[in-house]
Amino acid sequence: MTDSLPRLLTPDQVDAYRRDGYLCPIDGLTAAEVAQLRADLEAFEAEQGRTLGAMPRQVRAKTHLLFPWMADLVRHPRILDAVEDLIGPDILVFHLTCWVKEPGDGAFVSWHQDGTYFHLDPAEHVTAWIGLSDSTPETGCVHVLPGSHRLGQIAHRTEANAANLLSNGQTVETAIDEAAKAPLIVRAGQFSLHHTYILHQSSPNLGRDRRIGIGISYIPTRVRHTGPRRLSASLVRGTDSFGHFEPEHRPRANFSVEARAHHAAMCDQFFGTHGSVRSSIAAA
Ligand SMILES: O=C(O)CCC(=O)C(=O)O
Repeated sequence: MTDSLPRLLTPDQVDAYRRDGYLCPIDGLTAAEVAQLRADLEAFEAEQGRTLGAMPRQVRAKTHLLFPWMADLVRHPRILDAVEDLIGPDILVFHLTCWVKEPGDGAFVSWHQDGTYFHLDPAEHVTAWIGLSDSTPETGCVHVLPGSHRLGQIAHRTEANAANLLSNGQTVETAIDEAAKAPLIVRAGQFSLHHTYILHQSSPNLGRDRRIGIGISYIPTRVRHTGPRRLSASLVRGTDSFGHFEPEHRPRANFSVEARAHHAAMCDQFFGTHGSVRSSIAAA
């Protein structure tokens, strides 16, 4: 948090984030912007003849390195203004995941903390989750356990389950009081913010529309990765006087050969470190 004037969030919202570990909903994209993004994503799916969820997992990760429209989303001024109010003006995108659930496909996300495999110090990572469609309890929205970020990092186990959208199937060991969970309801174009240690999960989509969310992991440039390899990140606001991460390149054209090669290299570094599924996107 900076000492300068807030850019988008009120002081009460910043206090609520510190206390509860999340904020939701925040108005982000205009109706026209969100319709265009969804159209861009669905045009790519139509070209490939399959949904994003049916493509190799790696296409759903760091997708801002594959498409200019996704590179623009991670730099959207309203999202960055809210993030800046929480972590300051020098901002990197450390990671990005597209979370897609088709109606009735059974996809879910187990209870976890994002920080579990990120190895970031200090733990100032915040996720902005942007809805490209309505995300409600019916369509399988994210639920959080308010205040649980104050527990710090807690132990997880890995549980293989093909329907779990988490590649490691990481699941927190601690018993969860389901009655205390809060839904992060976002309408298309809105977003939520959650802390790297907040416990959260989501259930299958029982609605009629697809549930499409883009989770963007932002960190201040002062944060280090403490794992064994040097990872990459994209500077999206301010300056990076630390150089803790290898700079990523913005894609110039949709899914170009050049963008795919860079994306594959950056994903290999990321997933190699995190021990997740490696998959080539050559077939995508
Ligand atoms: O979109 C979901 O269902 C899960 C999202 C999530 O786990 C995250 O953004 O960290």
